[in-house]
Amino acid sequence: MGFFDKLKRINIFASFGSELNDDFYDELEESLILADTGMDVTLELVETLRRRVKEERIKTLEGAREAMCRCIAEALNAGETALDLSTRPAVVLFIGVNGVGKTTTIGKIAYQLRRERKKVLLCAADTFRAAAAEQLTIWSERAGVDIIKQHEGADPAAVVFDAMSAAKARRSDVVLVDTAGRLHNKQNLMNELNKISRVIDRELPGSSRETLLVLDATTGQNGLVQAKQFKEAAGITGIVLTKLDGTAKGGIAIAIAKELGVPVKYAGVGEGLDDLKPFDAMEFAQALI
Ligand SMILES: Nc1nc2c(ncn2[C@@H]2O[C@H](COP(=O)(O)OP(=O)(O)OP(=O)(O)O)[C@@H](O)[C@H]2O)c(=O)[nH]1
Ligand SMILES: [Mg+2]
Repeated sequence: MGFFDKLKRINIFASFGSELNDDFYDELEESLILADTGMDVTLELVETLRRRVKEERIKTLEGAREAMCRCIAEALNAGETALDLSTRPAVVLFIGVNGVGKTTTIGKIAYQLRRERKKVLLCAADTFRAAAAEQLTIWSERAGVDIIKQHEGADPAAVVFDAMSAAKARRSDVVLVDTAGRLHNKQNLMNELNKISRVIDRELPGSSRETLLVLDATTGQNGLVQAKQFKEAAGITGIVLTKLDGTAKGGIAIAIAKELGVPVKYAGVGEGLDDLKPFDAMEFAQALI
């Protein structure tokens, strides 16, 4: 079973007649838009496909499907998908609105990194929501990694400070920082992210740093709006797209990569430890259509 088997497919390549005519392209366009690929990106993709079909003298539906996979994979290619963990420690900050899957994703990534024999430290900088630190503690136990936390209501930047000190003292390889869910238009919360960033800059100057925006794929085009605002306010180095299991809105991955120029680095397809994978554009394209 493939990793993206739970993703809902765009079925047109299986269901359409055999001819690559205007009806085919119209229907393809419609399917891509329904999958939340967005109007502009869809039109561009279908245009590219038409050109390729002509240039490469493609005659069959299967040939067109294969060409479409390449078009999608190219559109998804918005930069390096692997995390930059080149310094010790390296820091990865997880941000995003409420309930998108930040804490769960941290648990899954911690587990994977530990299996790669990396020394991982979790930082519970979501001090806002009741029981957020407890939830992260449960994930730290599942993944078998350490955690730094403080009491509820503590200053998130202070927890980050503690975690940076601990990471230096314990010679951790990677620190994964959980943050409170926030709305992109709430200025004080966005300022708090900047404060956290400044603490990391000060305590670990020169360290590799990733800021991953976690997005719930089921929110479709709305996720794109969030991403644009987070990108402006906080600067992001990658996207984690969660809840791709069972959603019919997988096209959002293409829209994000294309319109934001930020690579999707991980995909989540469930609630378990193993339900997260580094994002592979071609594999995703194959699963989507
Ligand atoms: N189906 C599915 N559920 C997921 C996935 N990732 C996370 N979830 C679920 O989404 C819910 C919210 O996940 P959290 O990790 O708590 O989200 P969060 O962003 O940390 O939420 P806040 O801390 O409240 O902002 C939980 O019920 C998770 O089990 C996924 O890839 N697929
Ligand atoms: Mg959380």
